[in-house]
Amino acid sequence: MKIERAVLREIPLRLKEWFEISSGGRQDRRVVLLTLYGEGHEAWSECVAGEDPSYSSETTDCAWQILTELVLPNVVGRDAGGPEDVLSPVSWIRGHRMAKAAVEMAAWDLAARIDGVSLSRKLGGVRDRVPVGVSVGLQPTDDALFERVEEYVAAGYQRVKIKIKPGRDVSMLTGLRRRFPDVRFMADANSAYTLDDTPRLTELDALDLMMIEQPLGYDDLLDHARLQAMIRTPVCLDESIESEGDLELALELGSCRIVNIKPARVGGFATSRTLHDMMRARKMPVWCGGMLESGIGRAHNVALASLPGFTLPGDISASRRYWERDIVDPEFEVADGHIIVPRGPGIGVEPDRERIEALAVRQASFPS
Ligand code: OSB
Ligand code: MG
Repeated sequence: MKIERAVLREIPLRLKEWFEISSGGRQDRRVVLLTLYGEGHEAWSECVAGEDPSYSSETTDCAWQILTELVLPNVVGRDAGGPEDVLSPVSWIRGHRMAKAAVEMAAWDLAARIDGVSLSRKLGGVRDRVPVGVSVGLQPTDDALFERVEEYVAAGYQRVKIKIKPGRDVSMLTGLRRRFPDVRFMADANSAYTLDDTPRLTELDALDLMMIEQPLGYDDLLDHARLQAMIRTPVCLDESIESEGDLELALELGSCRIVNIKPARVGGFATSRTLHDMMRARKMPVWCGGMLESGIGRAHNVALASLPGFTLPGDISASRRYWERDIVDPEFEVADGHIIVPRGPGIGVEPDRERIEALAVRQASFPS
């Protein structure tokens, strides 16, 4: 498989509404899109690095630099056995998993297209539709949150994730549970707590949450293990798991019972599949997280979520939950609590090339 040419673009895309997590909020996304060309095919991916280094140390600008100065110049024009090998020329680069994942994931799309199969099929997917949930950002008031939840439950989402932080947790979630006794809820703290907050986190045990995601430090597997030993609610790790070694350690320590797999956070689909297999062998559930992607990143997430171990609803919501207008055709829709896995070759949805080119605020081509 040869990657003959690549184009990297950045487009601004405004979320329908402000999205806030414990570390801060945002409405304007800077979406980085990669197009790879090879063997008569065109493949796409999205680099999900955030605008600031609050969720991960990677950012839009740093990923742009790593991709344009180091990764793409070393990958374009080379022959690779398959998507698992495309990054070998840059295996010496430490970290920068989201930047590298953009190339790896586009290479999987390319490989699927070369084989004439869907990305889901290429990755080993078994589902033709995936169960979906929704992630609700911090709201100014409890009533605003209840309204949002009402709306998403009516839209059919199978579980609702609530962002929490100290001061916006126990009483808010208690009110929510009283109002929606039967909804499947979970909470995501994005590392807002420490082990000193254990008494407060223990109060959540009364609320029948599916899990609490990343309550403690992004690099603190040991404290997560201590916390999990003291609370009944399952701990799910997000930020803490970036590699196979991280998961091995987490499992050994007992730091979690569930893992949120975001393919870009772990450097791409190859590692995502390894983590999926490790969890599945232990009969532990995984689900696919989201990074407020456009339809292009969403298509990759949907394909991954079609693997057999992704038994819990993912943060993979309809295009209209995020955007006035998505950049793929058809847009992703939720029906009966599921998103249908596209069946066409590769990611199976068409990027709106004209609009993407018109929106691009910067662009880099390889070879130039
Ligand atoms: O922690 O899962 C997270 C968005 C940006 C950064 C981190 C997270 C999130 C979400 C949104 O929860 C999930 C989505 O894309 O809908
Ligand atoms: Mg999270």
